[in-house]
Amino acid sequence: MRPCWRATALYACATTILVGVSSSAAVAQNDLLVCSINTGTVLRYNGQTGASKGAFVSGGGLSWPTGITRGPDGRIYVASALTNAVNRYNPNTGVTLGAFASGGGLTFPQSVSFGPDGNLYVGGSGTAVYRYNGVTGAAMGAFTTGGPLNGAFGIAFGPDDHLYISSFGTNQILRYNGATGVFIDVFATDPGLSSPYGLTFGADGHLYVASGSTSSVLRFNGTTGASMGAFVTAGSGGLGTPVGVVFGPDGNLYVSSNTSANVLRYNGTTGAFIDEFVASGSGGLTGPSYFAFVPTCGSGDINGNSTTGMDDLPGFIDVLTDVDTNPVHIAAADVNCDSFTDGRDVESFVKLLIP
Ligand SMILES: [Ca+2]
Ligand SMILES: [Ca+2]
Repeated sequence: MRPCWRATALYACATTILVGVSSSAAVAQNDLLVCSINTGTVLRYNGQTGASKGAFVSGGGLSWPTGITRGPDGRIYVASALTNAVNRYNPNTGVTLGAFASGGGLTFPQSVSFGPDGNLYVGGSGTAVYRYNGVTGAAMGAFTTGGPLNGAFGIAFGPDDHLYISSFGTNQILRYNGATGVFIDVFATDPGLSSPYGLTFGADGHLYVASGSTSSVLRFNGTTGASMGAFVTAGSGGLGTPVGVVFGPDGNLYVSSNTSANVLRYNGTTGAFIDEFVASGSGGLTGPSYFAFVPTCGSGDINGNSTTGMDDLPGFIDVLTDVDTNPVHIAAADVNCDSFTDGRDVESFVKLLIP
């Protein structure tokens, strides 16, 4: 057997060792990543219980974090409003990979979404949504043209692949052609829609929008845009200035409540308040904005010394060969975030060692 202590030989070596390793089934787990504006951090919570798991990102050029999404490459993208950039992070460790997208006219980014074409779309305080190459981050300029857009504080591609935008300054939901960026129409309005932030389409095809100034979540027919009224009524469960709205893995609606510093959960069918999912101030949460459910990733730090490196290789091999059956170590070795710890984690583990 070739020695494993040379990094350049690591992949071939580990692959040799681990061929034929059987996979062990596991239930998919999720983490909840929440942008905490006032502390300039992204905090991590157990996606099933809401319990704090500490900071995911702290420092590293992040200032006034708002929009957050998981990219097609599995990495985490976060809008850093006060640095006019979208930063990229290692999903396992939270280590910064630097500013991914910036320039091209973008100011005060608030909302981020990867489009059907794989490129990154970013809305901010301006009058357009900007597009960036989804692989390189290169600026592609303003994507949207026309319409009354003033502050794209929430963006979402619909089931029809068109782009729906919360126009913060005009209290409207605007629709743009998802391929060309040309303005289509004012898709939805409601007297109760004021300072709209995040928006999302539900499994029922309808559109749910956080109405910041009325502290409610409104629902609109996803096809016609007709208002269906408040889905989450004003102040329900203590809701104050909602920003992010996301349907969770359990089918319920999660809403970040900015003024009460928590994340609240509502019945995904009725809108009735269920519980305070992330407790107020938990993990240091202050001024929560956007958030995302992401697959739970192992850190690769098998020996638990808070860094992932060559020192973890023996432990990683022990786990994959069933020499080590400690559940904590097994979870840490699931570095490709698929809820299985097996040979498919080798490539991702090596990438953690050789950036
Ligand atoms: Ca380690
Ligand atoms: Ca895995």
